Amino acid sequence: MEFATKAIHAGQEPDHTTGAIMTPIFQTSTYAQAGIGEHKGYEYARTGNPTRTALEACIAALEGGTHGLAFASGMAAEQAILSLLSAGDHLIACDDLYGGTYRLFERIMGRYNVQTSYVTAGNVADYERAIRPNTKLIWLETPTNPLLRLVDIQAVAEIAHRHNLLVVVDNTFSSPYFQQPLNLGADIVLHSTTKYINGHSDVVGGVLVTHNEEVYQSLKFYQNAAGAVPGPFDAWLTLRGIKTLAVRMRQHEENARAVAGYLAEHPRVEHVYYPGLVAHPDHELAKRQMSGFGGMVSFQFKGQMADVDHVVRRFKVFAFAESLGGVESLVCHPATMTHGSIPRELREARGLTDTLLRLSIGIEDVMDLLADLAQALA
Ligand code: P1T
Repeated sequence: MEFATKAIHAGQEPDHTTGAIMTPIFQTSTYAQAGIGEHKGYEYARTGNPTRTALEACIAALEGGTHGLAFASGMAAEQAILSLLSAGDHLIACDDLYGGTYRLFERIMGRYNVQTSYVTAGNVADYERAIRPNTKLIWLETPTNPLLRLVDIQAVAEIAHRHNLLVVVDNTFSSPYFQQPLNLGADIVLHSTTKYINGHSDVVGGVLVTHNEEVYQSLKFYQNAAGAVPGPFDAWLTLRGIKTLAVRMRQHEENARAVAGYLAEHPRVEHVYYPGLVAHPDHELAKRQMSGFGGMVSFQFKGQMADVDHVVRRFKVFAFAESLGGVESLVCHPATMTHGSIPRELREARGLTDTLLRLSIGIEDVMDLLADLAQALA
């Protein structure tokens, strides 16, 4: 089955009792059992819910994995991965990544004596140099949030597996439509389904996919034991959003290419970050690793922080907001919003300055997006 077909059908048989085409919202916390140990596969809804099962099966199919696990947020999914580690373990992460992920590593995992080393996202050799005797996993975001650098998944996975390390790829920015990390050697794929997967900015959620049975059993155990699961209505909304993932991603990308090209020529723009631009340092890797360049575009504005504030207040179609991946266009100021939890010196050393703006390009008519950018930047 091809991607767009799987997005609509995988894990979603018509309901056995009524024939309902849409997977029902099983709004229940528990299930009647016939006798001791005799049930229909569901006992208690933290452990399992058929609406959630459909979502997990669908996303697993889209990522080319054997198992999916849904969580109450992207961060809850991240915490589940970190439960594979023990006190004293070490992980390696790319240095450009979602601010909340950095906060989880530093402010929560650090307290449990799990240390993280950060390496320049695109420098493959640096990942090997950072390996210690107690390293257990390598955590990648590609493209990265918010600077849109790429990591060569295959090359890092090859290094990791030589050292018996797991490779996690946060595939939130790309979506499985443009990139399937498991096929490139990753062991676990992570999504904030809040973003492209759901696509309509009305649910917070997360998901993990793997094809490693042992890893799956550990994650599944943690999902039930810790309990940060999505409710059935959120699972259902996300499943409904996924049905249009293929068409949405094509339009996000078409619009993003036009916006990136427009900004690259704009006199008030210092620099544009978009892997689809030939001038992007990872453009060739993007062509090899992804089947499209995605819908996220960041740029450095020529001016001061006060000018940036002025610009974000002027947008009429773009909304000034955190998050990304919805059908509507958003503009975000990473330094004070999504990446505010990274200390300033560290942020700026990584290139995340006060004049950086990040655009999540929606699927509105692109002429309206270009006109809005033109008037806001004027
Ligand atoms: O927000 P939540 O669903 O918990 O997902 C966290 C998360 C994980 N990974 C990446 C790459 C992310 O971008 C996020 C959340 N990011 C934003 C809210 C943002 O605006 O960047």
